Amino acid sequence: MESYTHKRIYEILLVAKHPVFVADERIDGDSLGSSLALADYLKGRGVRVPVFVSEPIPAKYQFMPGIELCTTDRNVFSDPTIDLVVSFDCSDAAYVNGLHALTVNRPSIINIDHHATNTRYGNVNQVVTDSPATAEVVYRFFVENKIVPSREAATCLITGICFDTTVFSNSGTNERAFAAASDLMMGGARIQEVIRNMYQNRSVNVLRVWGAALERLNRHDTQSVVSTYLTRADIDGNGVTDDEVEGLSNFLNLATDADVLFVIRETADGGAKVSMRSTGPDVSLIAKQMGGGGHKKAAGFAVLSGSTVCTKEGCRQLVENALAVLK
Ligand SMILES: [Mn+2]
Repeated sequence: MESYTHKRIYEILLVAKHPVFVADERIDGDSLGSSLALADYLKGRGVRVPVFVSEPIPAKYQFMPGIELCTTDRNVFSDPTIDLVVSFDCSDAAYVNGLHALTVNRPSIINIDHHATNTRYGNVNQVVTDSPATAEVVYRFFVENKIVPSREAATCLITGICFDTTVFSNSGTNERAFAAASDLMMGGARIQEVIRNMYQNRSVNVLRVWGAALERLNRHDTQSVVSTYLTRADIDGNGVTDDEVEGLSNFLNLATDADVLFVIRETADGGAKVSMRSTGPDVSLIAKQMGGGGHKKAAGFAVLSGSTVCTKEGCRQLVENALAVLK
């Protein structure tokens, strides 16, 4: 089925004259890497595809080949000639359907993803839940259709795989990740450039914020669960952006032996973002229950403003409530 669907997607892409791509609402290395790699292929065929993103591209992704194709302009959807929408790494049907509603002729949606929580909202759905990254799904698209990705596309794809596997270290890392990565490197993917841009450029201020979170680490006595939180004062006081703080959960996941890890970050509107990592329990169940999404071993959800979860007690309570979902 996976192979058949790749061929079906290829047929649809070949006849589309004005497709528009949608990267996940939460911009990351995988949603960008997967969409830009396919955009690079279509560019080679003379079709320039805009990649819609929900917010300006963070600095650490500016090195990605083809990043200039990204646009935050929602008007790309009102172009009446748009004849195809392809979403990448978007598990949230409401986000994609909301953008699709802006189109004039309601073209087909191709949904390419690897999230367990994806609801298969597309007309064609290539949702491969045992894939380590949507970029790896797109890599398979290239292989199945006997397309050799350019060095630029290969670099985009390896960016997505490195991002979602935290450079082959987290539990999402499987043989598919290594097989794709080795093939992409032989095809000229610039993996050192990817690692340098995404991981080896953290400012001292960002590390100071991480330090505040490390000091507050709490081990919950009932299970092997570790949690911590960051307040606006931590983030704003050090003059860093939310995006720069990202990566803390992945770092902690690599550094502790807890079964489940919670990192709570207060958002500018007074709410909070909760990010979970697990080596055992399926945390996507918690995310789903709380209105979020993700994978079995890495998932997250948002907490509305007004609830105080970024305090020692608030954090403890939130974790207890979340764990109750698994019982
Ligand atoms: Mn992904």
